[in-house]
Amino acid sequence: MADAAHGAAGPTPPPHLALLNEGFAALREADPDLAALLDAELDQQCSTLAMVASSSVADPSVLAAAGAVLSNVTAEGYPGARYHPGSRYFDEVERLAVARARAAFGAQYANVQSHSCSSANLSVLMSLLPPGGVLLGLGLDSGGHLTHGSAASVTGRHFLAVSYGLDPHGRIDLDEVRRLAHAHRPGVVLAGASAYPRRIDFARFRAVADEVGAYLVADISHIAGLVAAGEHPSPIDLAHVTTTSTYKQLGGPRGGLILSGAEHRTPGPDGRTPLSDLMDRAVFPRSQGTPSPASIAAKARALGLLRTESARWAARLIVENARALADGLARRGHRVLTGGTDNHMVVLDLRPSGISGLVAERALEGCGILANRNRIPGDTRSAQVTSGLRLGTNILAQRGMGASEMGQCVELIDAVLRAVISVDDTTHTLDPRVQRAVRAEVRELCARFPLPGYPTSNLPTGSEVPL
Ligand code: DSN
Repeated sequence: MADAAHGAAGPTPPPHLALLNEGFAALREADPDLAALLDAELDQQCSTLAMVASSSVADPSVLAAAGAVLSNVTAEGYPGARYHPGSRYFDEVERLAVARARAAFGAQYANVQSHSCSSANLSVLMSLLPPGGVLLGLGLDSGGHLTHGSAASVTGRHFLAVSYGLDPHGRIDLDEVRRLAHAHRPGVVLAGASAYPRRIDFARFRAVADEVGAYLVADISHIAGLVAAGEHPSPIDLAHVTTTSTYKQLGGPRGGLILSGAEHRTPGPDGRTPLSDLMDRAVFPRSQGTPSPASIAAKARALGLLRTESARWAARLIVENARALADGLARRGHRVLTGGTDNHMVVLDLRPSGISGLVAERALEGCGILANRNRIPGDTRSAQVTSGLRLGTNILAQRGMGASEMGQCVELIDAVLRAVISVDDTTHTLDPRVQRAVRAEVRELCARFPLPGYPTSNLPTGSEVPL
């Protein structure tokens, strides 16, 4: 049998590998424009310092699973209870993803079908709150997420959203959470953030939720990798339901998870249906049709990787690097919100420098450093422009960079932010010598610390290819 796999031209690759190889070859041949864009994207990822706090890099095996033939399977429902035939293998894949999600987070219940954490949040909120029900979440300008009740999101229109904010030190104001909870009697208290560099005290949130008889929902999208590795306290047994995206810090595909721990059999608002059953129904059939089987395979792979020693090591490094970055930037005179960080994120208030978040983002991007503009508390600029900059260390740690490289990153960021000249809030100039020097150093750093399992950029170090 072994010989059957060896033809005259050498060993035959396993069928899935052959299929994907063939697919890429056909793409190059039949659609060179698209293939060139994908190659350019790969090169950009390999040769830039991605410090977008809501991103991590997927292991090549995760990408392979996401491109698997499971994309061809249509199968509504859950394993063993589908509405379409032919889902025997997909059922096993989904069971594997559920088991790994539960193991990674110490959860009793997991649903792996949500197409994103935004859709997971919508499913959860619509199952726990009636239309017009009161939702208490962190305000967008204080670092909250759109789906936590922002007026720009359906969650701010469909529900009566009340926002809590930060105290004068920039920490979540739990006294205000309590006061608002008693004043508005929310059905759901949401604990979670998109731009908040400090620990979230889920136990205190739970105490407030209990005082007013609310469900506590924790959205750990940004910190899920730290939670899984024990680098941030876990809400799994404190919150009634926990949601997360799978790409922000889990190195997974685009997608979401719904998890529950000690409360998974607690009744929902009807007083009967256990939360786990309610959540399954909330996803399918209430808010989604067919799941994305290949994404679920990729989730299974990424969740499996979370339990490795290298994932735990990366999580520790993420936090150490963020601290080093915050300290270094503060020492160079930049205003770091809350004075530091407990997680992967550093948020800068750019107002003392007079440059907008948009100008800072664009100037850095021109040098190969990717970090996004962010509104900050008291911001008078629009969400498109902003006065803040959010940096994250997930991918730097995945590359294996440590304290010394964080010192280098601080120097590079500082050099750009000092040299950039704002024409107005949206346009800038930057001395080309600074841009060239920083870009070259970024390329050198990226070549020395390649993305794990990815090729190094094939462009020469110091190349002037515009971003
Ligand atoms: N929620 C957005 C962010 O935090 O950047 C992207 O998923």
